[in-house]
Amino acid sequence: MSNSPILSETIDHLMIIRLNRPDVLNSFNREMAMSLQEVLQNAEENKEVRAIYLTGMGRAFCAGQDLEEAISAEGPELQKIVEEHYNPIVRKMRNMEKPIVCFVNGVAAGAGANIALASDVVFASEHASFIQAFSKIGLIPDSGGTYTLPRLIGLQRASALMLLGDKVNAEDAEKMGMIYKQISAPDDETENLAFQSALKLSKMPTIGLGLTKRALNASLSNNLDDQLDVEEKLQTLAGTSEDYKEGVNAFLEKRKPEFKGK
Ligand code: T3D
Repeated sequence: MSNSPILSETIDHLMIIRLNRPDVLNSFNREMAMSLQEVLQNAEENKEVRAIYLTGMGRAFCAGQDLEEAISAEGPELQKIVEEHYNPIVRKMRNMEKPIVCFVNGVAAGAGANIALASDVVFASEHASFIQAFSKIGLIPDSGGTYTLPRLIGLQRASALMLLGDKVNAEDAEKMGMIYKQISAPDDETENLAFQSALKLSKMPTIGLGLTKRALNASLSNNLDDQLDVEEKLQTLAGTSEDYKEGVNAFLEKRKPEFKGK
């Protein structure tokens, strides 16, 4: 197994990305953050890649910032960590017009939790948990957490979790709408619902999915009137895709569609 902090491989049209520093619960050092940025950039640019599956190696998803690095005299300054490590990752994840499915395989703490929640569809293993760990060490939530979490679960719950730093198990995370689904984790990961969903998305009409993501992003700051305009514009665009024609023709001809992501 490679020592690289980020492992990536592409199967058909699905890019699989694994955080790989299991001895420190996949916490982020600079090398891992930069490497994740590079892999996400490749995923965005490579036309063959039509969906992304993100998970962690070992028993954790990600324990956030590597705190050894954060306090070491040679390590990057705090401002640099946020500006150069986490912000570009979250911007790329939200702006990339390809679906990102995250399988939270274990604990997700600090930046690790908020990077998971920046994904489009979040599944979590029954052994997973989410901790807004920042308050426990005197920091504020970053990696988009103060934007994403209140929108997912409401201001009251987000405030409580961010101030108290309480651990939320996967079952409760699903109940409160923080994640899509808690799932069981079979030994063969490719058999889990998260992986199968990512695989399914990688074969669906990529342009339509990307434009859906764009519309959802816009909805977070638009009023209804502006959002109706966004839908009109993006629907017109989606209607020019080859996959739209294929979808309609396949329906009318009563056959399975073959989408090409074009
Ligand atoms: O400068 C900045 O910090 C700015 C950036 C901020 C972004 C952030 O993410 S801030 C939040 C940072 N993360 C945390 O505060 C979480 C720290 N970790 C934990 O609270 C616990 O490890 C967990 C609750 C996540 C899991 O607990 P547990 O009991 O399952 O595991 P453990 O025994 O604590 O950890 C296992 C090993 O991983 C252990 O090493 P050892 O003793 O086996 O050699 C532990 O030190 C290491 N580890 C876990 N988290 C981190 C870590 N090492 C470095 N950094 C970590 N974040």
